[in-house]
Amino acid sequence: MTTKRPRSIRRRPLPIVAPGVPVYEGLRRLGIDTADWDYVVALAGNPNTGKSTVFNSLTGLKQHVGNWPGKTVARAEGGFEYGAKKFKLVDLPGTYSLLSASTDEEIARDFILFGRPDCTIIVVDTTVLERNLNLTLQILEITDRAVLCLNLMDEAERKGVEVDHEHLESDLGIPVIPTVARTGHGIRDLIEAVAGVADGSIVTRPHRIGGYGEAARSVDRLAAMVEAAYPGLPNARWVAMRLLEGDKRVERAIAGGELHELVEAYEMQPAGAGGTG
Ligand SMILES: Nc1nc2c(ncn2[C@@H]2O[C@H](COP(=O)(O)OP(=O)(O)OP(=O)(O)O)[C@@H](O)[C@H]2O)c(=O)[nH]1
Ligand SMILES: [Mg+2]
Repeated sequence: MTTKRPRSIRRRPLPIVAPGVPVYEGLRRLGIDTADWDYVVALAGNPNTGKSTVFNSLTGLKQHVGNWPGKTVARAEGGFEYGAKKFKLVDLPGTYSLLSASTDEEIARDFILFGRPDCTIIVVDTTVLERNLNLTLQILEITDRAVLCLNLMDEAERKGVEVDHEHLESDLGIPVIPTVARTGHGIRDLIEAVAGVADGSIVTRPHRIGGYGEAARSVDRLAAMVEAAYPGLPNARWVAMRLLEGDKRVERAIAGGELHELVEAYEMQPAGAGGTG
C-alpha cells in the first residue's frame, strides 16, 4: 500500500541556486549588479568574524573567505533585492577600532564615517563578544542605523558561551541577531532586521557613552565649531571627540582640508536622485 501525503502538508522542495546555497523567501541575489539601489548597507566588524561569508550569502558573490584575518583588503560591493527594494552591500576590511591608522582600517572607518550607509551590519565573533563590543560601541557613536550580527553562534555554543541576545538588544538599542553565517542560520532574520532599519520601520536607539558634565559640554561646543567650519559634515560630534583626544590624523585632516575630500569622496546619492552607485 502506498501512503500518499495530503497535498497541504507535502513539503515544498527547497529551490537550490547552487549546491549548499540556501534560499530565503523574498531574497534575490543580484551579484555584482548594484545599479539603482535604494539603500546602502555596510558590513563592518573585527577581522575574521564572517563578514565576507555574510556578504556572499546575501549577494551570491564569492568574496574570498579563509581562516586568517585580513583577507578583505579593499571594499567589495554587491547587490541583493528584498521586499521590492534594492540594496547595495559593501564588504569592508576587518578593523579592531575606528581610531587606528592602517590602510585597511582606514578604508572601513572612512566608509562608515562618511559613506553614511542606511544600515551598518556589525558582525561579531560571539566567542569573544566582549572584545568585539569595543568596535561596536565606537560604530554606534557615529551611526544610528546598525544591526548587530552575533555570528559564530555554533562555535560559541561549542565553547559553552551563552548570550542573552534580547537583553543585549535592549542594552545596545539596536537589533541583535544570532547567526551561523557558514550554514545560513539566522540570515533570514538578519535580512529582515537590515531592511527594517534601512527603511526606518525599525527605530533604533543606540547606546551612547556620551560623557557627562563639562566633558560633554566641551564636545558639544567643539562639535558646533567643527560643523560651522564644515557645513554638512555628517559626524561633527565624532570629529570633535577625536580632536579632544588629540587624534593626529583627524587634526591633519581638518587642517589640510582633507575632511572635505573624504566627505565628497564617500557622498552617495540614493536611487531616483540621479545616483547609480
Ligand atoms: N564555525 C563558523 N565559521 C564561520 C562562521 N561564519 C564564518 N565562518 C568562517 O570564519 C572564517 C572567516 O570568515 P570570513 O567571512 O572570511 O571573515 P571576514 O570577517 O570577512 O574576515 P576579514 O575579511 O579578514 O576581516 C572562514 O573560515 C568562514 O568559513 C560561522 O558562523 N561559524
Ligand atoms: Mg572579509
